[in-house]
Amino acid sequence: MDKLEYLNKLRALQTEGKSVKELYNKISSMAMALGMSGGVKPAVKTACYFSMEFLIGRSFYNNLAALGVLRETADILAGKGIDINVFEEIEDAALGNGGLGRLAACFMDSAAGLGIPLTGYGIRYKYGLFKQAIINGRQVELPDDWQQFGDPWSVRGEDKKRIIRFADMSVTAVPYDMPVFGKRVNILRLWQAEGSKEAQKISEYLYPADDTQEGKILRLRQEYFFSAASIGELIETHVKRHGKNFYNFAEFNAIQLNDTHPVLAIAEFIRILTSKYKVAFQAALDIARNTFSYTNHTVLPEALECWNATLVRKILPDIYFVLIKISFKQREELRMRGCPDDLAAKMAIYFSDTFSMANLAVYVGKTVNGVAKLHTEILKSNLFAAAFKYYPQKFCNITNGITQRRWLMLCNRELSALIDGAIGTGWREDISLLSGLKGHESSLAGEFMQVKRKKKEELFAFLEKSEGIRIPDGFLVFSQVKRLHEYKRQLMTAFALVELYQGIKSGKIKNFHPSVFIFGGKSAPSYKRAKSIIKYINDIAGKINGDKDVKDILKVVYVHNYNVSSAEKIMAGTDVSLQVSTAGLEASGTGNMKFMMNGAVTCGTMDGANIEIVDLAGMENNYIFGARIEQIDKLKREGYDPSAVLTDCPECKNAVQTLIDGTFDPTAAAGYKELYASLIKGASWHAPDNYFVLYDLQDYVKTLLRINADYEDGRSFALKQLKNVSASAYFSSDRTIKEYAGKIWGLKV
Ligand code: 26Q
Repeated sequence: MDKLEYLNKLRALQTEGKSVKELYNKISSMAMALGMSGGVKPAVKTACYFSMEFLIGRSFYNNLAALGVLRETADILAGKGIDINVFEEIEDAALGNGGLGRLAACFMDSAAGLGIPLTGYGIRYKYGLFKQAIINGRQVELPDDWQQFGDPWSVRGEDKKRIIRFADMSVTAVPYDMPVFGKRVNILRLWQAEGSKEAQKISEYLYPADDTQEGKILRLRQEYFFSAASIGELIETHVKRHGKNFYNFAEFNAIQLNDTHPVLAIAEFIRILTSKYKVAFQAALDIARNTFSYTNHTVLPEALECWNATLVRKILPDIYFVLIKISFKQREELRMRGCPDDLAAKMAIYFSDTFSMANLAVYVGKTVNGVAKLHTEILKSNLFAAAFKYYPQKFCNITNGITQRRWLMLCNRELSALIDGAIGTGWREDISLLSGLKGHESSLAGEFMQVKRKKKEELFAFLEKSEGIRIPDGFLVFSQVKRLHEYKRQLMTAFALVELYQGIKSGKIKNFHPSVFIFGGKSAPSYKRAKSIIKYINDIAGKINGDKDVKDILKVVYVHNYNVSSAEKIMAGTDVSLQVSTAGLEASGTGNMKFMMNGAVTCGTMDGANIEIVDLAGMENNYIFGARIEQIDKLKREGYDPSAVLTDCPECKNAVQTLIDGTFDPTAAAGYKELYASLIKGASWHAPDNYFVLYDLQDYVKTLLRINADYEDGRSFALKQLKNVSASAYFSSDRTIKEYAGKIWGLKV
């Protein structure tokens, strides 16, 4: 089918009496036929992105845009009395938790957009990330049955099934291929587990609780399941094309491991080469070392995956022996190089009945990369310091990016049109041209202010519909949307809000420009503190929004079920992006980039990609505050007393006291006491206020007030915002994926 045929078919489509779901499936199938008409072009070398998560969001608008038929489809449907926005009721495919999963989706989009051969491999979870309801201020988790609308964008590969063997059962892995459209068609291949009831469970849920023994086994099975299915297929294809000579495997394949979750793929690869094809172990290891590369996405110790070796031996005995062998090999190699025991221990793959997936990935990986400059430096100086000493050439940085197709062109047509008008449409193909905006900001400021106003109106309409809260025109918009985690410090924003509220109410804060603070984000179901923080924010929102003295000046909204689709609206309609993690803990952040590209200034700490954002867009066009990483390190070394901060700062003290003085929780049922204790007393596993919330709080409040005052000069604020847009080209995942292709995968770009 070609474009003309698609459009004719759409014109002829009988739409009357059809439900949104029926239309969605029909039009999507037609678009699939259009997109797949040229098939998937073979490539000499293909990169494979192994990831436990692909946070795709809605495919409908994105795919129609990628196929170049979105506008015409909207027009034709409008002619039939159908608003294309009706398809917003089709829910997102949320096959990921957050940053790492969304990054994988952006990479797939960019590779296809640039014509780079990249195949994604993952799991087709029946239920994606839970849907979040907020009931009485608390998070409630509901199952996310994303396939209830049908799945017209996948093709089941009945003939490409594979059998995956565990010690106690066999599972059928059935691929579902989702094409990714662009300059070339790439495939995202998601494996579904079939067979017995137990077998099916493997692809039922994204990340089942892993704090129980049962949950752990299931997660281990998931990791092996998709890694083994993908590796099995790649090896089989190689043998078909090139015979049983594996020395050239890396000439045709590059495998990127998205964090440690698919690292068992290394062991599976060596297992098949050595046992099925009788390749010598050392040769198989060498081939693996040319094929696999590893990206680290977090420095938090609790996220560094380790597997209990006895468990691995029980469920995956062959893999266990391969892991032991690799570990021996590594020790021998290090001994030969005169590595002292303490350093060798830090790099150990196997120790006290445990396998470290990160150490395995670093040892075998051809490259190890962090996702922002600071993060990579931390990997080299801290997390993997020993390995950096022995394998310095492996380490490289590739700063994250986001796809401008979804995060600018699709979610902000108005800003895109403004850019077209100023520099032409070339930037849509070649994002580096966006820098051409530089120098034009001043003449565009007026028009930009109108665009921002329109996007804010749309956002406010969405908030009113989804949260029942009306925000008047002219409000300044601050947003903090991301997963709920202590290190991201939503609690610090909550305290700042209490201070602002109390200051406005008492008259101490004057001339405050009316502002709204938008929060959104899900907490892991078992993460009690994060859940208390959600409740606290909602309690604060209730109080502030209900206070007639401040309600025209300050508002707070907690967007329930924050996901890719609500993100698209929030990014476009925000003035100030809050990126306030404790310095050294946010590997990169990608929300910060989405906001920037839509013309929000960053109010943030010197952490993750914020550092590169202000480097490129100018300190003077953003708002940086808080302790730098060196200060944080010093405080950690020398000790820090959060109570002293409160003694010195009565406003901070008042804000923090609201956790325990009954302001919000007269029955003491909300878990606030524990939150309070974590700040003041600490806990068995950490020092008091280990994320330095109180340490940075006053600087944060001052910075928010400074932003508020600066906003009074609307034009100069708009200029700052626009300067962020013109400096944002670097944060396109087109740039990022070209770096992976060139520096790691050895693909021509
Ligand atoms: C580990 C062990 C057991 C179970 C689960 C996990 C686990 C699951 C998810 C560990 C980590 C994750 C996700 C990490 C993540 O999303 N990291 C984010 O990655 C983004 C893309 O690189 C960065 O921008 C963010 O800074 C980083 O937090």
